Amino acid sequence: MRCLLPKISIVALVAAKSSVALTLARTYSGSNFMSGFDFRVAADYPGSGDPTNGFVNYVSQSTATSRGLAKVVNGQVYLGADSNKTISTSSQGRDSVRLESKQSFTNGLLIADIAHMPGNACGIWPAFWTYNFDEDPYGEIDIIEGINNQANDIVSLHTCGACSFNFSGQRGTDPRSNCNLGGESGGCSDDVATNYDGCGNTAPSGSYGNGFNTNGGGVYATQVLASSLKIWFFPRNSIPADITSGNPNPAGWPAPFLDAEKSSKNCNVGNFFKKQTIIINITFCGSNIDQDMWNSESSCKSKASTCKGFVAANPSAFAQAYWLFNSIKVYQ
Ligand SMILES: *[C@@H]1O[C@H](CO)[C@@H](O)[C@H](O)[C@H]1NC(C)=O
Ligand SMILES: *[C@@H]1O[C@H](CO)[C@@H](O)[C@H](O)[C@H]1NC(C)=O
Ligand SMILES: CC(=O)N[C@H]1CO[C@H](CO)[C@@H](O)[C@@H]1O
Repeated sequence: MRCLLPKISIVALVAAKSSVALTLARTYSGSNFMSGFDFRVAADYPGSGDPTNGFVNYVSQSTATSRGLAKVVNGQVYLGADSNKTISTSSQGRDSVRLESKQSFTNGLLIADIAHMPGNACGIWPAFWTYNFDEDPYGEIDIIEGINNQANDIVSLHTCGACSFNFSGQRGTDPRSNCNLGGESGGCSDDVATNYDGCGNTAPSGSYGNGFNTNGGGVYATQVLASSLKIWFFPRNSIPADITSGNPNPAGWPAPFLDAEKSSKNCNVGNFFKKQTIIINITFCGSNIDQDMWNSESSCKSKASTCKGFVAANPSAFAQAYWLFNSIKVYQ
């Protein structure tokens, strides 16, 4: 018995040290990336084939693989939409992929090293986001999202229940404070929800689409803790060395562009943003690019009278409609 004691104290010492540092819980990269995700297909969404009514045909992993829409190239994970086929506006839509991680995370640091994201194009709507499928309660973090020729990433948090932050004075350019899908007081079901914009902010330049790709991409880091939620964006040339070396320490990084710790008014962050599944999708048109939105963007409207018409007839506009991931890591 006694001779075990020194061993125990060494273990305790190591444990005390590693409670300061973060531990790598999961890595999605290279040839093991795909096995960490489920590919969702159009048939999973009875009705329109897409939860957001997009003009999209989500294909299975085997179809995506055989068509070259999901592959590993030189260690990088390519996930893309078709850019070769002219299709009918009465078809399901343009072939694309939607991946959902098999495991979710509660409290952790999600680091996505992305070499390329879908480039700007009329009709495109890509997203990299996380979501609690149990909705107990509803909690969604849209880390990367944009449409059409949007210049910068728009980050949004969605909850069902009072949750608001004051993001004014932080680094983003267009702060929104109320996360509650039900607006100030209403319910959150699809027929009564009013606040689809949610809360969030617009990220710095170089954070989305062509601008992001021109820089060789970069890293998005999202930290969710019991009482705080922070999102950083680092362009390729300013990624902290501790991220690159696999020992991330957010305490030493520059201020995040979204900081929901300093600004929380009435939000139990840990409860709203738990059990987050990682989702990667590329859709077209749909709820966010409806006819009014299409009409309001003259650079798109001048090309075709409807979003669907443009997406159906112009495959080559989507040559840049792909993600290229170096890795996605979860530290806890
Ligand atoms: C689709 O077109 C791209 C170029 O835009 C080409 O690299 C690729 O091989 C084509 N894929 C198929 C399946 O034809
Ligand atoms: C939000 O934060 C900004 C910057 O710190 C401050 O000027 C403003 O008064 C705050 N607004 C509210 C409603 O608290
Ligand atoms: C079609 C689809 O899956 N759309 C989702 C893509 O991501 C956004 C979040 O940014 C969701 O709101 C959509 O439901």
